[in-house]
Order: sequence, then C-alpha cells, then structure tokens
Amino acid sequence: DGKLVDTVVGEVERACAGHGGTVRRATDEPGARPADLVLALIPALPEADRRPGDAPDATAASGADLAAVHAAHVDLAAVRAAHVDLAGALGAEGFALARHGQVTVVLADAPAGLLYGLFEVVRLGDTAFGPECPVRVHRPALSRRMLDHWDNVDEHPVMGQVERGYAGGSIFWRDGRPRRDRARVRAYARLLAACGVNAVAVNNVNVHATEARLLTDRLDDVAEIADDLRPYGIRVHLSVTFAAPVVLAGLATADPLDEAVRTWWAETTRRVYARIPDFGGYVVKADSEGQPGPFSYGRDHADGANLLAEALAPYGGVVHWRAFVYNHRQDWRDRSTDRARAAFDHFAPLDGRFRDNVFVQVKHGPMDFQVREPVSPVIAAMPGTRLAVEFQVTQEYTGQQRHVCYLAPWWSEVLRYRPWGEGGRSVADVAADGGDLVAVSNVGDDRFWTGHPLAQANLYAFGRLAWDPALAPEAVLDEWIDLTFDPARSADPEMLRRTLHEVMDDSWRTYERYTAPLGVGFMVRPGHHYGPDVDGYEYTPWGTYHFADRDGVGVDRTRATGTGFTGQYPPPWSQVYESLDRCPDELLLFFHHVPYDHVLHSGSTVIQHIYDTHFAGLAEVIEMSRRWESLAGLVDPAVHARVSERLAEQLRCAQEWCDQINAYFHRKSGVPDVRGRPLH
Ligand code: GCW
Repeated sequence: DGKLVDTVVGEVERACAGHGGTVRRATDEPGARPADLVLALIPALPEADRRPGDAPDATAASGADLAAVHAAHVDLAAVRAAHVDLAGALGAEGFALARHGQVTVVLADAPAGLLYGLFEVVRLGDTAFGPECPVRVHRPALSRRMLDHWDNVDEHPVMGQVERGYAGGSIFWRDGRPRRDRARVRAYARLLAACGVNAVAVNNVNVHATEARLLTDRLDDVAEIADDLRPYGIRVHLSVTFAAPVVLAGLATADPLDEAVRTWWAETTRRVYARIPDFGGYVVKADSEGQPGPFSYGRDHADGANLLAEALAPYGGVVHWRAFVYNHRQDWRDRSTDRARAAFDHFAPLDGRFRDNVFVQVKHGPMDFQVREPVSPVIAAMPGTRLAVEFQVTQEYTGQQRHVCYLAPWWSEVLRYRPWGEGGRSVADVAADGGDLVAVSNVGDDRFWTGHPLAQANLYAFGRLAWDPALAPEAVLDEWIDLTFDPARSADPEMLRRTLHEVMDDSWRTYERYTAPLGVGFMVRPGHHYGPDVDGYEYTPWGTYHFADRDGVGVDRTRATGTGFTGQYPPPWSQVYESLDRCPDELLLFFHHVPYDHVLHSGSTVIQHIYDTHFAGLAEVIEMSRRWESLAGLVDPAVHARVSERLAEQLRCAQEWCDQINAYFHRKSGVPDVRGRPLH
C-alpha cells in the first residue's frame, strides 16, 4: 500500500516537473493521520501574477482554501462532509473528486483510490482545475478488471511467443526467461492503471512444459513481474496446468479427489503466497483443446475448480476456471453436435457446486470471439456461481491489429444486453454482482504497444468499461483521443478529433460488413485466422460451419428443427431467437438456415444484403484511408506512417473479403446483384 502512495507522489512529481509546482507529503506534516488520503492539487500562481519575492511554489489558492486543504490532511471526514454527500465508504479503489475554492481534492479510503483519482484528474486535464470540474464519487462497478496474457515463456513452434498476439514479442518473457526490461514492465503497469486494469495473468492459458514450472521452481520469475506491477495496484495471476501434480511432482495422478493431489496443491500454493503475498490466483483452461482436466479421472469441472479453490482460499486467492470447453474433434458430418451448446451443457448443471472463490470464466459469445455472436446463454444460467465474462481485446477474429476495429461498441452492446428481457438485469449487472470482467490482452513489445496504434483504444476502452459499463463508447473514444493525441495542442483540434471519430467510431460495423455475414461467423483461414476462406473450416473437426449450399446458408439452432440451442436462453430470447420473424437480422444465420431469397427486416433479401454490405464495407475502408491521409501533419509522423501502412493492408484484405464472399455466394446461389456490380 505504501508503494501505491509512492506511485501517486511520483506521478504528481513528474507532472509538476517544469511547471513550478511542488509536492508535499501531508503524512510527513505534524498532526497528519496516515489513514487519511487526500491529494490536493493547487494551481501554481501564474507567472504574471507573481510578485517579486514570491516563492516558486506560490499558489493561486487563498489562505482559506489552503486552510481547508490542511484540514483535509488532518480530518478526512470533515472534508467529505464539506464537499460531497458521501453515502458509505469509498472502498478499496473508489475516490471522490471535489473542489474547494481553487483547490482540486481527491479523497480516498485506500491508496489505490488515490491512484485512480489522479488518473481521473489527468483525464479531465485543465477541467479538473476549473469551476466546471465535475464533483463526484467514483467507484468501479467491477472489483476485478483483469487481462489475460496469452504469452508463452518459450517461443511456441506454431503459436509463436504470444498466442494470437499481433504486437510483437511478449513484454514479460523472451527466449525462455523473463525479459527483465523492468522499465518497460513498469511503464506497462502505469498504462494499465491509467486504463483501470488491476489484475494480470502473465502466461498463456495453454500451459506448455516451461510455463508449467512458473508455479514451482520458476516462481521467482513471476515474483519479479509482481514486484513491477504492484506499485500500480495490479495483482499477478498465473495460468496453471491441471496436470501439474503429475508433470511437476511426478505424482501418479492429478485426480482432484485424491488426497495426495490435494496436499500437493495446498503445499504448492502455500509456497506461492510465501513468495508473493498478494498473489491473485490461478487461471485454468481444463479439458479444452487438448489441455488436461478432471475428465481424465471421471470428475467434473466443479471437482477440478474446487480443488484449486480450496488451496487458494486461506490466502484470499481465486480460481478463474474457463468455460470454453467443447469437442474440438467433432465429425463435420454429425449435425447433432453444436459447439455453441457446449459451454452451457457442461457448466449450467454444475451451478451451485463451485466454491465461493471460483469464477467460471465464460467467453461473451457461445462460439469464439467472432465479429458478431449472440450473448452466451451461460451468463443467465448460473445464478449460484460467480461469473467472469471474457472479452478478446487482441483482435484474433477482428483484423489482427492490421485492421482498424474499435471494439467498444460491440462490448457495450454485450454489457447492456438483458438476458431476461426488458426490465431484467444486464450482462454488466450479472458480472458486477460478485463477478469479474476479463479480456485477452492485445499488448506486446511493439513500440506502439499494440502494433496498430489505434488498437490502443481497445485496451483503454476495456479498462474503462470494466470500471463503468454504462460509459458510451464514443465518450470513451473521446477520452482516449484526448489522452493520446492531445488535440488541444494540435494545429486543428476540431478536425483531428472529428476525423479520428469518423475513422474509428463505426469501424467494428465496417469490419462486420466486409467479413462473415449476418452472424454466421468464421469463414477465416484455418490456423492463423486472418483473411477470408469461406469453406476453410467447413469440413474440419472444429465445429464451426455455415452449411451454405445452392439454396441457402446458416445454422439451424432452433428447437423445432435444429440443434435446440435456442432453448438454452430464458424467455423472451428463447422465443425471439427461435422465431424466423423475430430473430434480429444481424444474428439470422447464427440461428437459422434460410434460403437466399429470405427477406430480412431491412427489406433486403439475404443474398442482396450480402452483396450490398460487402461493397459498402469495402467503400468504407477506402473512405477511412482517405480520412486518415488527411491527418498528415496533425499527428506524430511515426504514428501516421504506421497507421497508413496498416490501412493499406486493411484495404487489400477488405477487397479480398469482398470479392471472395460475393463470388462464393454468387456461384452457390446463381442470383445476380440487382445493382449489376462485378461479382467475379
Ligand atoms: O479461439 C481460440 C484461439 C486459441 C485460444 C482459445 C482459447 C489460447 O484460437 O488460440 O487458445 O481460443 O480461448 O483458449
């Protein structure tokens, strides 16, 4: 905790450098109570108003203001009463922002609150020091806002260093060892704290041989990272293999009900906490895509998760147990198996059996981070379980950080979705009620952190939405633009801001338009998942099919004639999705197999919709590039060049998507484009 206060002081010192301000630690002053956390930001006296003999740290605040601030140092309760109507405590991370005369005050109950309050002041910029400073209390909606790094310690022969990473190598690991680039890790911690992230899993959920050892003889490597993240309020979590007792300790079994296995986990976890007292917990991908799990021993996921939860409980640690479990060796001829059903089928029956420190971590959609999917029905199916809702900030299926794709509008739709219909709770409510929000990280050792400089906005937006899911995506983007491009100091602030919004606001929908249509998903190149390949997955064991033939396309997931997946939703959605008439257009092919001449709510036929959206999406990318080019001279030339280079690739790839999807469906259906455009 002391480290967090040091961080805040350091940050303020850094901000004051060159501005004539000074930093005083009130806790060093007589009469101060160390438990009172107040950050008072007092504007320096403008140069012009200074009189000869004024000290360089003379302030514009009146004596009364300063007295109030002094009171703040010694009596937080009084300041609270004077400034804000505070019901209850601010909590471990909350803060209140207040003004007293010329003085801006951040009040907190705990050091992390002071840190987040400082970043709020940074976000507000000059506004924080003016009369319109919004005085209010801030508390995070979600208490854990977590990033999963899919980083490997050793370079993986197929997946490389960062699985699904598009921003260079790992920030944490290189050539089988920690990178020990501590300045970089600290800068990363600062970046994450500024976004609001407070937990990080430092290795891939696919745990290979070297990574397994991070739990035991390589624990020092994890401790080192924890030391660098701690000053910014970030706790470290570790992905572990369920087979650890076998592969690390030579036990004959990893059976969760075996006494020796339980003892091994208890003892191993005790050592972890002896080394890293604020360790967050374990992340586990079990019985999924080849990872070991409790199924080998005839046990279920609750048995498996509870084993680890029991070991972590004495120290306040938690298990994130992933619900991404399905048969990845499916026979494509078998129409009765539906991958979308799998998470619910495995986990819903286990509701109520998980220990209190288990979070069942569920991908927000039932398939796999496609550009469009319905919300996972698991989110409504486990009222007796803590849930962690998982997003993918890394753009595996959304352009791999070569395409501009601002994902906040998508996540915001998911968070606002009400599984029980109007008036019921939202996904954000479910997650906030004792759960978490987690995202797969998009950061690497790239000089712009995320490969595509504009992909930073996704990292920022994830943290901000996890703090406050009600924030509007455009408002979050506006904050990010301010913090990143500082338009106020550019030659044309209006144009810079407007153009960035034009390029980014709707970029997710643009991406959707030129890729897989109407919620059907995939159609990507198998393996690396970049670029179009309509039938790439059609005859594979992965369970991701579109079933296009000469008459129609889509997956029948109805109860009446299909896989029955619609029955996993509570009403009204179980009825809405079941009904061809009521199913939303954008999810039509996720739930129904329809003929090409099926008429959408939009009035267009499915086939014409495919042609129109693909031409439109491509045209939008052309427009996006033109707009970005107009910013030359207004943004840092290196950033401008990098984005231009990526846009050229986006344009090439969007053209390829447009041509392949249109040609494919034209050839299958034989239906011409009513507008007579070339279909190849
Ligand atoms: O979508 C798939 C990815 C895998 C990933 C898996 C998961 C880490 O293609 O790379 O494995 O999801 O979420 O576990």
